[in-house]
Amino acid sequence: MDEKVVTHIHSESYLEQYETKRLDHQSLVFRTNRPVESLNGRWYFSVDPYDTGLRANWPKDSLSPYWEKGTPWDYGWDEGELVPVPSCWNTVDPKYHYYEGSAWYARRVHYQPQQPGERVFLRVGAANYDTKIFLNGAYLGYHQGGSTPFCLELTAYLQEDNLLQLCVNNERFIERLPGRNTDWFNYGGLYRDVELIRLPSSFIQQLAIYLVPDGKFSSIKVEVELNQAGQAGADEMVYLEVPELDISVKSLVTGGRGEFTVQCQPELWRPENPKLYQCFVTYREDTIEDRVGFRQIETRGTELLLNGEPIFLRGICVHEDDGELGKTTTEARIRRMFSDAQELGCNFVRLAHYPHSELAAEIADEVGILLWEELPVYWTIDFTNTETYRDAENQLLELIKRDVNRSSVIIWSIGNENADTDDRLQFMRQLLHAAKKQDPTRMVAAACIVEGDRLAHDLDLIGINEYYGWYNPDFSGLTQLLKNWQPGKPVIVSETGADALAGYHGPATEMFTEEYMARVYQRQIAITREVDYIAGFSPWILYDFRAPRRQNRFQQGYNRKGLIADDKRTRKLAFRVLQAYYRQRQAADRLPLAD
Ligand code: GCB
Repeated sequence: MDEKVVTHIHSESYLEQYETKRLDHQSLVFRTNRPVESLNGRWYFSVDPYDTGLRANWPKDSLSPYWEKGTPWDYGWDEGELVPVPSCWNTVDPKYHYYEGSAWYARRVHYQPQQPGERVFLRVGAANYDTKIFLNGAYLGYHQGGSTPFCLELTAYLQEDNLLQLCVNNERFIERLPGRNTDWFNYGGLYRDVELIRLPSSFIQQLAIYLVPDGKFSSIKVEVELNQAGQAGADEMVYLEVPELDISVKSLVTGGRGEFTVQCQPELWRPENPKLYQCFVTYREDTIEDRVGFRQIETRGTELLLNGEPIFLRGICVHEDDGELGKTTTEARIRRMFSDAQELGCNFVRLAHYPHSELAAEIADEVGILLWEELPVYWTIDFTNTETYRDAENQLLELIKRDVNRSSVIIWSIGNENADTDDRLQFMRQLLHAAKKQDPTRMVAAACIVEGDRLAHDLDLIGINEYYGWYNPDFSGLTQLLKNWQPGKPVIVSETGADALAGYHGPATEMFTEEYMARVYQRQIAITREVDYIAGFSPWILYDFRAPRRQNRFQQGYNRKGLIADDKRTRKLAFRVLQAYYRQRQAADRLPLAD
């Protein structure tokens, strides 16, 4: 047999060659509002459950046409079927519904330089879970993490006609984030936008613009990181313009990184008045335009303060899950989700359990919804594994860099319902410090399952997931728990709820009826509203969502705790219960405080 064939079928260390050239938060290029060339559209697609493509180097083999191949071939880049990108393979065709493994995406990319010295970056909005990138047969890099964006510079490798191939793998492994076991569907594929970004030779790599959180509301800060091509470290001028605030200033940046502060009196961003300012930051030929809101979020004792005023978070949790598109989403769907949340009376949404599309925070900025954004450190993951930690910290930094200018985002959540072990505590503390170091302006939280979780001491704000009335039928436990707890900081009920099949009615004592669910909401509200350290309520969940571990007669592959069914239209009885509570709270919050 041909030597090449024998080698690859016998080797189990084939992945090693692809573990170099890792793409991480440092290779991320600031993207908001930059002109891009979309690579969305139809791509050739082939599943590869045995990883033959990585073992036998299919991309290299793809370079010669089939009539020139001297030996039999197992793959042709344009011999698979055409699928849309972005999409999840699970929803593209029923035959891929439960597929977990590797799959290849391929397409031609035509390239014509437009400016002398231009640099070109490939950006993938997200691909679940790991992606290996090949251009013209050559392996160029890989990324881990299923919900954050990544960039790869292609400048040195682009020709006029190119073959781009991406191998995406969504297998569940204990060392990944999340690990093997979750309560949502493991969608796979290139499920967010794929695009090319053309930039001048020197450009702005990262940018943060925010209100200085000193309680004075009278200055904004700009932080920039420059990519300086050949002149790394040179002194450079960076310009900021905010026309509506009459700001037009410049500042000298040395060593590629810099920050400067400008005095001003912006109108503050808040849900009732989501004021955004058009900001322009320029460095040489590169100008970034971003719409930024200015607000301050902090805690004082057990209170949560927005712009110095106490605020109660009237919230709801959401997954990124759609019957037709899976984890892929659209602007219209996100707008509809926020409008359903606002109809419910919400000023806050918990984007569970992983980073959602970046469009969500952009739209939340505009419509005035506060956000909790979360890392998929969910249930059991390998807290002892340093590679898992590295992956978690990288996802955190990618998320922060992506959404740093979104005033709607007030909380970085570093995890959900992890058992309180020593290894986990150490892992989470490290993650928390990384979040604080990267972004000292926001709060760090986690959704805990017990009030005695040791991590609670380190968090700015404690999320508590409690299912009294559902997994834990006896409500007296909730009353006890809340009475005996002195958290000393704000607590959010980050989850509570009950399943009900929309349209299934019966006595309020019968599980899975709408009446049972409504009753759980009534009792939850009655108990938690009396507790002064509870600064927010965000039940589980706005819409029913796919969950393969739920297979009883009512569930049929869905978690039915949605206040709205999976058709995203049918409201269950509990929707009105929560809506009535939020309306009362909103009215009460508008009343002036007595002297
Ligand atoms: C939880 C989890 C969430 C589940 C939910 C449930 O505590 O955080 O991911 O979907 O409970 O429905 O059991």
